[in-house]
Amino acid sequence: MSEGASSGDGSGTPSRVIRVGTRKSQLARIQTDSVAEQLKELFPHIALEIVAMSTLGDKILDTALSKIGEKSLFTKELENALERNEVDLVVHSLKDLPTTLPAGFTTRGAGARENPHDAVVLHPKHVGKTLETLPENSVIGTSSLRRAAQLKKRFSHLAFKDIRGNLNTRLKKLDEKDDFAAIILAAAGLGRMGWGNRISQILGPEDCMYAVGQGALAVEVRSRDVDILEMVSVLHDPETVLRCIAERAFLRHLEGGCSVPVAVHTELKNSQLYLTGAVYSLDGSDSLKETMQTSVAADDKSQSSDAVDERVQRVGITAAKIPGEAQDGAERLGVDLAKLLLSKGAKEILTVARQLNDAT
Ligand code: DPM
Repeated sequence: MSEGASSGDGSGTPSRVIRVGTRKSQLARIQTDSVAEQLKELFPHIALEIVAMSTLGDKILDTALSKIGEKSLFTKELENALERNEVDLVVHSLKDLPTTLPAGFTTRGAGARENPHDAVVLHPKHVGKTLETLPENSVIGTSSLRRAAQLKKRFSHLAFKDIRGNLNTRLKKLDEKDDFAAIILAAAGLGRMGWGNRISQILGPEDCMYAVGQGALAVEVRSRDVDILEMVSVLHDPETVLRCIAERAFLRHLEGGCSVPVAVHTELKNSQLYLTGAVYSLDGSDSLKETMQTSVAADDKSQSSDAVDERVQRVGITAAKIPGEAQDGAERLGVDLAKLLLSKGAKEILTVARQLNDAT
């Protein structure tokens, strides 16, 4: 099927039709279309075809994400399609991509990260309020353990309840019923859907740190598909890649995932990469938070892309054209911060959180 994968025009780009896999949700379609648009602009002569499919995560809409216990909830069916050669690349929210990819797949960062913070969307009757000023016992909808743990501690006058479904469903549940005073969603997803005007508050790190990879997109391809890999590498944003490598290395070393409350905050300033990472008990009463930094100054521009590719299997994201040393530094930063938190008891906090979550 992929026999046509030649570079017939001599430009180094594939001349075949490139099939782009996506989930069927509106958000997934928008994300996929934006990556497809970028590729079209960079490679005007390629033909792209979008193939939409449902994933387990789209089908189980009534169960909290954290309860399903399937790490590749949103990615497995798409990876199967990649494996079977039914699609050639798949666009994901990096946050939904497990930190360990199955053998044979490679991901590449796609574009600059958007606002990584969480946002508050209020029921119309509360417009003008903030989490702080919402009435006592107001119900906040989120099924993210990470969001609930941080916000329960900080806003103890509020109550938290699971809400599931895609973004359209959640906004409908918020607006058309009286069950929730507000819901918490990623600002990036809201922005992509064109609902930025519904954001009444962006939560800074003092209120709620974000999830690993939040706001960034990634493209997953078959590792052996060198020409497609080469093509999508053009989409890289170095700052996004370095921050996300550090965050994902941190999560991976902690053995965290969707089912435990882990949060991060990263910044890149003057070639210094700063990573703050935290773990929480389910009610937020117990927590550990630390910050570390490392230099990611670029000084080995001669890095060969083969050496970079070895890194792919470690945290499931990498980039050609970004110095391998900087990527190594970012990865080490994530691992070192995880080690520091583990030495202070992070494992115990996460184990209790996991057991409690499984039991309720
Ligand atoms: C993951 C979580 C959620 C998604 C858990 C978390 C939110 C689940 C919920 C791992 N994936 O954040 O602590 O609220 O019940 C998801 C969204 C996006 C990617 C939607 C959202 C869009 C933003 C982005 C679901 N995955 O978080 O509001 O690209 O980061």
